[in-house]
Formats: sequence, structure tokens, C-alpha cells
Amino acid sequence: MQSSKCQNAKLQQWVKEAAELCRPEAIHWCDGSQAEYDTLMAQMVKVGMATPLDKRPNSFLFRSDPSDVARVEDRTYISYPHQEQAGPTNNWIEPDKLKGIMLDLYKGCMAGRTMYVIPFSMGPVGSPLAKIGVEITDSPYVVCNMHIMTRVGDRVLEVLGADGEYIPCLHSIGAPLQPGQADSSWPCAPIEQKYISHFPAENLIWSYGSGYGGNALLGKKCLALRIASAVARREGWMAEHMLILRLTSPEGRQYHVTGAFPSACGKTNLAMLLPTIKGWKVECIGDDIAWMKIGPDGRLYAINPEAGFFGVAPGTSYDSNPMAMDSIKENSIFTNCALTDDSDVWWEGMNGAPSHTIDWKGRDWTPDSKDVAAHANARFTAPASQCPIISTDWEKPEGVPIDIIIFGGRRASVVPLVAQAYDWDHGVFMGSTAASETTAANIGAVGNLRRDPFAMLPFCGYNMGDYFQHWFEMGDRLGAHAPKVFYVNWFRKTAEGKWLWPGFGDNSRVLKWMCERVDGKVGGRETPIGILPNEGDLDLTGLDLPAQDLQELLKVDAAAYQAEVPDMENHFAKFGDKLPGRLSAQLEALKKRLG
Ligand code: GTP
Ligand code: SPV
Ligand code: MN
Repeated sequence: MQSSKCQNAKLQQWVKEAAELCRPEAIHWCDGSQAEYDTLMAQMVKVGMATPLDKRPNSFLFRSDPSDVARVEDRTYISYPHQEQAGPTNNWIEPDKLKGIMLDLYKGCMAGRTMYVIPFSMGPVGSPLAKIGVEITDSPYVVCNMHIMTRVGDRVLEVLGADGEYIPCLHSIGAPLQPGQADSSWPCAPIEQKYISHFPAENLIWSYGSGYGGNALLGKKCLALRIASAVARREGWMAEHMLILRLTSPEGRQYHVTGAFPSACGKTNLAMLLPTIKGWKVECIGDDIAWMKIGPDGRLYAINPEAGFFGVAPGTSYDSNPMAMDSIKENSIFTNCALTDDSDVWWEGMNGAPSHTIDWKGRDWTPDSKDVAAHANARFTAPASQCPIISTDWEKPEGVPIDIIIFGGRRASVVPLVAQAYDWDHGVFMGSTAASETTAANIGAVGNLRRDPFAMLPFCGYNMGDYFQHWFEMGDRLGAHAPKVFYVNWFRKTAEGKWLWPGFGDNSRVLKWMCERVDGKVGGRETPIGILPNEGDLDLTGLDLPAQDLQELLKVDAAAYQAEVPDMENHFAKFGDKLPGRLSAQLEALKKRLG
């Protein structure tokens, strides 16, 4: 039960208690080695949980249970002693009560299974910005994914030492095995028994019942966003649902950009885009999470706490995102993708459909089938180091200095291609009112418009009213060093449902305008919602975009925005006296500008 490599008595004690509670058949301390990964994968292949892919070395396909295909926001809890601490946007159950419910579920929940202890680091091991977590799980699939998504192993135990701090993350799929009982290929608990729980006041994570993505890989959303956002507020930094990229101009000037778009709204794609404009270069630093702190020079520095990509598969192709396609050539895990007859993966939007595949439910599929071959939230897990344009500075302990912050969302109508905020307060207003159509990244309805402030609605580990205030306070501290803020929408559609903007690599045209705005080198026109490019300010060289489409993309429809004001008011009203006065002032100013 004990590990000879773990000098940390508190950790040893916690593992002992977890084992007494969950009653696993065996305990395995993960060392993060390739041999460990290979052994676990071989075991999963043997029992039919994983399928090796002939076309991609050291890569495997998994099919999850159809009930366990995405995050479960309805079953996700931010548990503080007082509900007000969790705020109006989070599910809340009082800690003692929630722990009582979950302790009952955890009792004997690992029977017949191995309990894995995964020491991991978010951020480079030993970096002053890194945080150590330890995940206890009964899922070997989780172990292999954590190997890719985080830094796992003995090195972490060494840094932890005898009395270092770690964030305990207890996870069980919630499917004990009775003696002789046959296992399923994706064991998990029914939806009403799933709990993704956070106790930010004590830096504790308890997850039960799901084996999928952010529900189960607890370093990601649970630690690096929900717990970290609460820690960040206390300590004066920021944990955000943001990509990080470096853009280099033909003159060699570097710009660092972070972007917060809701789940499945384009972060991975923007993070590694190949610019279609000549001479500009993008390097990827992170595709989902940014931790940002003010550096000694007063600027805002960002690091990517993750080590891999857990990216949306559908829509990813050599046309849309070649750098992602190259990142997943080998050493990758695929979940809920289709399996081709020549032992490769396929998904909608990859390229021409094969004449036959096995779909994500394990059934025969042909292009005539009425269902999709890959689940809309099918994902790949790949080491970030395999991205051909990963920045040489992506693991720099101090991070990169941010020039531009982008907010955005998926809006078929109303919201133009790009707008620049007038100032930091206006930028915070843009982030706080961000709205987007829901996607398959969460179990629930898809395509419903909802406010998703800062793309953090599912990930903010404390009262979002306080979170808004924290953004203002960071801006006050940054002063003249504050990044410039922009709002984008790549997802405008025509009346016929076609994309108005080509997106992907062509988004570099919008990035270029932003950089030139930062340098005061390009024009823009003041509108009620912010500064938009004049026709001619965007570099559209080589792009065949009909003039009326460009007009539509850059139009500010004041009446349509006016029609949204009541919803913004209702949204703000939810926060009561936690709503910063500076946001109410911004809303009043917008109303005035709209006339
Ligand atoms: P999470 O990992 O869930 O946080 O998502 P993400 O924000 O990283 O989203 P991602 O980049 O994976 O994109 C999600 C979907 O949007 C994919 O199907 C992409 O193909 C599609 N997409 C991304 N960028 C664009 C774009 O510029 N235009 C269009 N039309 N689709 C895009
Ligand atoms: C998201 O939903 O924003 C993701 C995928 O990045 S998951 O890790 O499942 O949360
Ligand atoms: Mn995400």
C-alpha cells in the first residue's frame, strides 16, 4: 500500500484512507514511465476496452458508454460552507451533506479493481508557477490520459518531498466488480450517481461516476480551472479557460495572445493556426488553459499548465487544422471516434467519408447511415510536444508576456467578426456578457444561446460576481501594461446556414488587425459596441470574400444589440450586490451609445 518513493506522510495517510474507503483489490503508485503506459494499454487491449490503431504507432481507440460522453455541468458542484461563496452560476450543496452522499457512494466502489495513485504536476515540474496534484483513480484509461495531459511520476514525488503541498483529487468510475462479474468495456455509474465536486475552501476534489474527459482527468478543469481560479483570486493571479499563442510579424515583432472561447468554440484551432497571410507565423503555447501572473516588469505573463491536448476531433482535418492532424499521428488516444476498415480513426469533417466504418457505438456505419460515425464530442489526447509549431518557449517557467486578450463565442447572428474594447473596463464588460450557442462538450441541449462569461461559466470555482471584480482589480494593477482586449465571432452564418467567414487559417487576418491596433498602425471605426475595422483595414489579400459578406461581418446592428440589453440586465441582476458597479456603468454606457 505504501510507496517507498513517497516521503510525504500526509499523502501516504490519504492513500491509506482512500483504500480503506474504496476497498480496491490492489494499489499501484504511478511512476509515469513508458513501461507503465504500455502495460496498462496492453491490459486494456486484452479486455477489449482499447483498440490499437495500425495506422498510428502507439495509438489507441476507446468507445465510451453512450451515457458518458462529455462533461456533466448539471452534476458539477462548487461546495463552500455558504452558497453565496459559490454564487448564482454554480450548483451548490453544503460540504458536509455532499461529502455524506459521496462517502456512501465511495464505500467499496473500487472492489475488484486496482486503485492507481497518480502524482502529477500542472506546469513544468518544479516551476515556481506549477501546482502539484495527486489523483487517485480506478480507471487505467484515466492514468494513460493523465500521462499525456500532465507531468506524472516520481519526479513529482521528489519535488513534493516530505512536507510539500498537493491537491488531493479522488476519482472513481463508480462501478465496483463483484467476484466473477464480467466487466463492461466502459464501466461508469448512472447519471444520477455522478458527482463532480469541488471544495475550494480546502483545495479538494472528489469525482464519482464518470470516466470521461473533464469529469475524470482531474488536473484539467477541476484543478487547473475550478480550484486554481479560487486560489488565483486569493493570491492575485488568474486561472483562465484560454489558449495561448505567439504571433510573429514579417518584421520579426512578437505578440502573445490569449483567447477565451467556450468549450468547442475554437481555442485548439486558433492556438495552432497556419496563417494565410504572408510572412506571419504562429507558435502554439497552449490550447485550453492559461495561468497568468503579473511579472516583475508589471506585464501579464501566461503559462500553459497542461502537457497535452484533449481536443475536439470532429471538424479537424488537414484543411482546417493541419498542425493538430500532425500532432495526432502517433502516441495518441482517441475516444468515441469511428474506426476505419484499415485500422485508423475517422470523424465527420476529417476528409472524404470512408465507405464503411465502425461507429463510436461499435456498429457498422456507411455514409448512408442516419447517425454520425463519431460522437460530436469525440476527442483526441496527444502530447503538446508533438505539435510541429509548439513554441520552443512553451515550457518557460516564467511564461510569455501577453499583449492581446480575445473573448468570443459561437453566434450565428448579431455579433460581428471582431471588435476592440475601448479600454480594460469595456473589455471586462465584453467578457462578462459573452454569449455562445451551447455545444456537445457538455451533456445537454446543443445550440442554445447562453451567457458564458469569460468562457468560465462551467469552470469558475467561486462567486462569479467576485470573479468579475477580480478582473477589474487585475486591470488596475496592470495599468498601462494591461493587454488590449478584443471580441471575435468566427461563427456567423448566412440565412441558408453557410459560414459567412472562412475561419481557421484565415482568422490570422483578424489577428493581424489586432496586432496593428496594438501598435497604432491601422484604422478602425468607433461603434456603440467597440472599435471595428473599416473595410480596407483587414488584410484580405488572396481571399475570395464577396463584398456583401464582408459588410455583413463588419456590420453593427444597433437594434439587434438593443434587443439583447434586457437579457444582459437579467444576467447582471443574478449577481445582486456582488455585481461590480463598474459593470453596471458599462451597461449604462452601452445603452447610451446604442441610442
Ligand atoms: P474545448 O476543448 O472544448 O475547450 O474546445 P475549443 O475551444 O478548443 O474548440 P476547438 O478549437 O476544438 O473547436 C471546436 C469546433 O469548432 C471544431 O469542430 C472546429 O472544427 C470548429 N472550429 C474551430 N475554429 C473554427 C473557425 O474558425 N470556423 C469554423 N467554422 N469552425 C471552427
Ligand atoms: C471543455 O469542455 O472545455 C474541454 C473538454 O476542454 S473537457 O476536458 O472534457 O472539459
Ligand atoms: Mn476547454
